[in-house]
Amino acid sequence: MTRPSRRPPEGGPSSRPAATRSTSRRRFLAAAAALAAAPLAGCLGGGGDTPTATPTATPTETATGAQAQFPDYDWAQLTRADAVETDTITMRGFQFQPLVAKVPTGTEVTVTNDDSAGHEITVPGLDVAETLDGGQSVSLTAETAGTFDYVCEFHPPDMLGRLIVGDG
Ligand SMILES: [Cu+2]
Repeated sequence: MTRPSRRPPEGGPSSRPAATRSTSRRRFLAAAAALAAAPLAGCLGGGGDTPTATPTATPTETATGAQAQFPDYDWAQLTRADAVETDTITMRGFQFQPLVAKVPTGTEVTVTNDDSAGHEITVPGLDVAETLDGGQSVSLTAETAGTFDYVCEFHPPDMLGRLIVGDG
């Protein structure tokens, strides 16, 4: 929550969403945060040094940012999937089910690994990166509306998903 953000892509005066975790392993978090912050580096120099080109709105918290961060995934799957209103996401058969989940703002979403194999979930827009052994769960809560794409970093290109919060 320390990374400064300019403003949400549209609507909503609130700041970026928060996530809570019921497990504590965060081995991918540092890398994910660093990558996500990279596009901001030039315009947040702190002293107005380097005026960089075209200070357009920052897309770092959008689904597009996640897709840019993980280009090896088959993101086109998302365009073929219907959103399912549920606060329960399951890792099963090396896929996230449903592929696209939709919840009201502030909903606690539980992600459970139903496989015996280990999985992982990295949600750049929520600063979440958790490893889940078989049977483990993690809870995420997005306090502001948005569309949050995520991956299991262990299993590209297919193990990805999208969480739509509020109006997305
Ligand atoms: Cu996986």
